[in-house]
Amino acid sequence: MERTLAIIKPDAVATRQVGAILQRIELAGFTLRGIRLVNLSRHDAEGFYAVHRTKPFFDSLVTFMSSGPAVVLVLEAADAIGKWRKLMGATDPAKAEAGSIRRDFGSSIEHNATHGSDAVDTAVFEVDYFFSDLECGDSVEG
Ligand code: FUP
Repeated sequence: MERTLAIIKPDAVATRQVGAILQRIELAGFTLRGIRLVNLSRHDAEGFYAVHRTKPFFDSLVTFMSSGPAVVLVLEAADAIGKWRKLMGATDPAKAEAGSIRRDFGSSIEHNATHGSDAVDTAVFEVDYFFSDLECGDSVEG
């Protein structure tokens, strides 16, 4: 089993699409290992997206991600990283596959409703950024 970090971004929380997105996640067969509402500071968002700090969209992305509450999730499944990225669709909702979450709930390349880790090492960094082992059940012995 693999784990990935998912975020329901501030645009989707503000437009009350959390329930609809969680329903798609559960119907797709993911096991929920962590879930929390967070209000990221600019500093929090900058740290999370540090790999993008040299990109032209970085400042705007950080402003958006710290503009209101977001929901952070740990999803578990076989090939969870690839499976969640496929369910989300392409980064730009206009280019995302029909029926994908970003196509159905996103409104621009920045306001694209959800985030997902893109590799095993980034998934470890991103899950640890928001969740303790205790919250995800990893501290249970046996
Ligand atoms: P993804 O892995 O699909 O989330 O996409 P990236 O890692 O390339 O980008 C991270 C986030 O930066 C995207 F979710 C939205 C934002 N972004 C922009 O705002 N403009 C761009 O041109 C590219 C990405």
